[in-house]
Amino acid sequence: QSFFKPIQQAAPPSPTKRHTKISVIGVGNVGMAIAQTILTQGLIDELALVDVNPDKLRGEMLDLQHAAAFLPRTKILASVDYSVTAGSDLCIVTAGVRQGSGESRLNLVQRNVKLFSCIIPQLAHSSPDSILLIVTNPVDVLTYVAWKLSGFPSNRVIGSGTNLDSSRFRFLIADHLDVSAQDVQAFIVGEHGDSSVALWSSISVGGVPILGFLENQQITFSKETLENIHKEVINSAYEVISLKACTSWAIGYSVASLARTILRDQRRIHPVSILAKGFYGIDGDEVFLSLPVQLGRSGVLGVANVHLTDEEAQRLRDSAEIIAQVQSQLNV
Ligand code: 6V0
Repeated sequence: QSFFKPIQQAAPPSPTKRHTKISVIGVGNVGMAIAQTILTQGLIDELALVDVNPDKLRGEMLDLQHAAAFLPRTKILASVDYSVTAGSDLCIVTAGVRQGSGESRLNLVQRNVKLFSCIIPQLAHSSPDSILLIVTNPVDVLTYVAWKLSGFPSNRVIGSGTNLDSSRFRFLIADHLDVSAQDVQAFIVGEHGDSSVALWSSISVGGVPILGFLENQQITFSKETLENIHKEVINSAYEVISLKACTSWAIGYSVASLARTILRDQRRIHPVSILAKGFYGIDGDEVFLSLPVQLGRSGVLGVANVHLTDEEAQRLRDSAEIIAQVQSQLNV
């Protein structure tokens, strides 16, 4: 029995409108910040949540469902069983052991590899055509692990990488110059972590290259000032974790922005973690790290050719080497 009395000759549903679905694995602080930010965007028809903790899972699902009156219509499902994720366009993995106060991201690795060997094959089986977006830390190494475990082509396995670091960087530069962070074009590339590389030489504000501008205005700045801003970015995560035990809102917006670019085929450039072999002189091992990547509905479309100074290029290769060393000790 339908609630509405059907009208005569009603038009059939549009044949071009595709059903879109995102699954979020892990409903901790990060998973829920991502889920709720995505819901506000009216991006999808269906959201599936998976976690190992059934009570938390059901609680989070109900809490989101109770916001239905204020949000674009989205069906929200939750289960400990991966069949709930079937037919996803995008699977976002945030499940993991949380980074402790002062703990390096690289220390987390082996614990999370074990967890991924259970999660990734089930996701790949339920949604063989999906794009995997990995958020769990250490994100670069775990994106490589997800690539290996899924058997997916590398263009469909992406790590959130330095998308968040770059957003923190843009905020700090914008704050320094008293402009909008949206007008600051600035990339941090490499490892999402201690060996990340700030691409100072290519930063521009409103189209004006920043280093040249400071020189022309005879505004004195030392290399140390620039290094300190980059250090502040690296320390941001540690500081927030030491104050509120996790980071959540910024990673929520950062990943929701990636989801939008991918599902709406926006072809925007984001610094995210991809299989870097063959780009920017990274030739040796099959490492995943962040580069300025163009993303669209089929995943990774290409890598932008941003000019790097010799020093920046060397630092990027050093970052790749650090990740490769961790990878070489893994049991995948
Ligand atoms: P959290 O709040 O402890 O949530 C983790 C969730 O994962 C919990 O709900 C667990 O029950 C769940 N979980 C554990 N094992 C499994 C499993 N086998 N299957 C399904 N679910 C499981 O952690 P939080 O949400 O704060 O962080 C999650 C991850 O995101 C961590 O690895 C963080 O380090 C990482 N972050 C990555 C960032 C990035 O920029 N890439 C940024 C912030 C956090």
